Amino acid sequence: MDYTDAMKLNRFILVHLVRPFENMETAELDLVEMRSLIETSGGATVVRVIQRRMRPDSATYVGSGKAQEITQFIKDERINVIVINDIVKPGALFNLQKIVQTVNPDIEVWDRVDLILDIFQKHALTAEAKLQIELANMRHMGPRIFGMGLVLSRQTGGIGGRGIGETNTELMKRHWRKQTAYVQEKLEKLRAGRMSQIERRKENGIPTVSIVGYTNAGKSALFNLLTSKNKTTENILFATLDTTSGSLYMSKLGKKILFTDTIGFIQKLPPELIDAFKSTLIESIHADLLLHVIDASDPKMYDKIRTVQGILASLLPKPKPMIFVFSKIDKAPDLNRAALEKSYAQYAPQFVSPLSGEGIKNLVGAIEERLRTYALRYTPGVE
Ligand SMILES: Nc1nc2c(ncn2[C@@H]2O[C@H](COP(=O)(O)OP(=O)(O)O)[C@@H](O)[C@H]2O)c(=O)[nH]1
Ligand SMILES: [Mg+2]
Repeated sequence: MDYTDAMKLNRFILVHLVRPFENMETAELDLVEMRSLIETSGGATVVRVIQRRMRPDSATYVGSGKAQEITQFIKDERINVIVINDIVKPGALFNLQKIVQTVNPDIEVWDRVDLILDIFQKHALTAEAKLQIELANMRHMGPRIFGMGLVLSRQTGGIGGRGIGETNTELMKRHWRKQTAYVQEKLEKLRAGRMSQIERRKENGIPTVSIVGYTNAGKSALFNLLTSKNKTTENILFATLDTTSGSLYMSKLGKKILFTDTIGFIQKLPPELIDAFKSTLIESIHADLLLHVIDASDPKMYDKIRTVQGILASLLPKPKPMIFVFSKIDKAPDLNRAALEKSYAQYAPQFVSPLSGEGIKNLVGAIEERLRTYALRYTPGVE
């Protein structure tokens, strides 16, 4: 299983703190989502560290004992990123990094926001999305930069006294404010031209289908199956590094259809990342048809459906042809299909398991049907 080395994947330690009021089951679900996010960023979770604590350690988040344990893992497992499943104070990240750097000078220490930003960065295609992410990144990194300024000013304190340090931090802040304002201004200008690129894509006549839904819903599994990417299971880690578009020839339509795998919705998305998320998503949802993939085995299924539908509605100027794909049905034997078919009739519910292959044929049929009815009208040469 050493193929990961050759691929230069980031090897992650995932750190999660379980508070007294949190139960282990919720923590497990959280970690499944984090694992999926790490995969989406092109990395692999090599080690999981779960610790029970009242609250994070103020100096290093994990505490000095755990920091030593983590340092050993980094050495043994050749880890290059630590990600903490929380929003962590810059100082704690900095201190933890200093400890673990002794075994790997290039180690990166991330919190949940860093991981999500990394994913957004890798998925942003348009100039607008890239700027939006740059802005989110600057806002996120700002406090860290000022923190660094303070650390530096303390170190040089002997020479110029307090005054110089404060001036440096002030200068940094002013520069940062100017930069963020500049990016924001560029964004405003770009917004006006947002639609043109999407329209251009439509003109080239290849019908597109975008796969949307929560992280861990099974989007990539479905995408891989439909586009025959990733035929062997050992290749699973390649999938996310690859381009996220693939095609399938649809015989009933007599043409190739382009499928796009999207980032996916994330629970507890920090508010400062919402705009960046939307701008990344908006590129892909201008497809001709959306497949909304839903994990049928998820106890929070209905909540998640509502959230996704709400955000899609806020991004789309008008409703878009959509199919609800209830996935992982192999794990949901008690699913009330008749009820779902009834309540979501307008979304032609499908029930599939990319794992067992069940329902895939029907899904392809439904996609062809929907595309024929709605999406292909504008395509030259198709009546
Ligand atoms: N039991 C079962 N697990 C599945 C199925 N499809 C995906 N999974 C698992 O669910 C997890 C998330 O799948 P993935 O496709 O990466 O989700 P994404 O985040 O929506 O792209 C992975 O561990 C998959 O192996 C399925 O049909 N049945
Ligand atoms: Mg995925």
